[in-house]
Amino acid sequence: MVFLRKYLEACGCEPDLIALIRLISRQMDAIRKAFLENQMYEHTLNASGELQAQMDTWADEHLIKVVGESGLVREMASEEQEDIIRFENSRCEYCMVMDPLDGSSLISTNLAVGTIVGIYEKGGVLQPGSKLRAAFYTLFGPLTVLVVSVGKGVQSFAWDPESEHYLLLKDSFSVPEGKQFGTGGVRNDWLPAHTKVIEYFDDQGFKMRYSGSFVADCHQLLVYGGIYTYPGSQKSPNGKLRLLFEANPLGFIITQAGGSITDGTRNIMDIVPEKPHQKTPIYIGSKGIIKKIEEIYSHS
Ligand code: AFP
Repeated sequence: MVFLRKYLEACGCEPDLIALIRLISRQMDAIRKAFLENQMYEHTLNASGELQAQMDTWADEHLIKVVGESGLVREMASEEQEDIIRFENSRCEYCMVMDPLDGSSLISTNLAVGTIVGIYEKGGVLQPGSKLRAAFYTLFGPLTVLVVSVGKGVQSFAWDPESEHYLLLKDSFSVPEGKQFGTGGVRNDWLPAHTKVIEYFDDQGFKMRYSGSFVADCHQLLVYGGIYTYPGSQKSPNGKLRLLFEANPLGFIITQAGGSITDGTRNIMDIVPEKPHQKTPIYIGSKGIIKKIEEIYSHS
């Protein structure tokens, strides 16, 4: 059996980076426990549809506290925080971006949600995704799965509650071309280029798969190939998803698995962020499909 720590050591990761990845990925039991407690005891919140907001805040505050106390992170940005957080007393220079609970509106329906994290070696959080030192996500599905890349391909681990370790599931991913797609947004609001992209998928006999949780949909494409997109629209030209907290960490992972990510015209991993909550249209998936999408955009 291969444990997470041993695997990261074998990849040549610095001890502090290993400590940070292990620290965050080990908070998932606490988050799962909070799901249960909120479902059981906060029926009023549940009924009014506020459970997800409550859980977003809980996970955010919990992870910020744990990271702050660790002394491993100098600067941090969270999807749930307006401003960048600085930990002046940190002994490390790592800078971290996170979406503490992606897809949280699915908690009430018990579909898969997860936590997304990106780590820069130093130099602040406003850096292109290509500069990430590591990225990972945990996904709460039938198993709690950790998918990680430290720049040496992509690996997945499953949490074993008995031994309390993450055990290696798969040590190498390569995104298959695949023939399925999921698109966010509302058809009436799509831009003409996106409509053409979807028509192309329909013509090619692609199958529709969309859960409403970016992290779960990306995990699906890591395994089965195809594409996830949340496009820009007439009302929101930059779409819905955040460059720092969603696009970059998942873009890093999918790129490491041989896939690609674009906003339609350029590789998202090269975008220099101007502000923490910057949004971007997203097409993420297997290389051939992304190439085709950029081609469709260039003729639109
Ligand atoms: P929540 O975390 O607020 O549920 O948002 C999830 C998300 O950012 C992303 O994970 C989904 O792919 C996307 O929004 C779903 O958006 P739609 O509900 O508009 O399809």
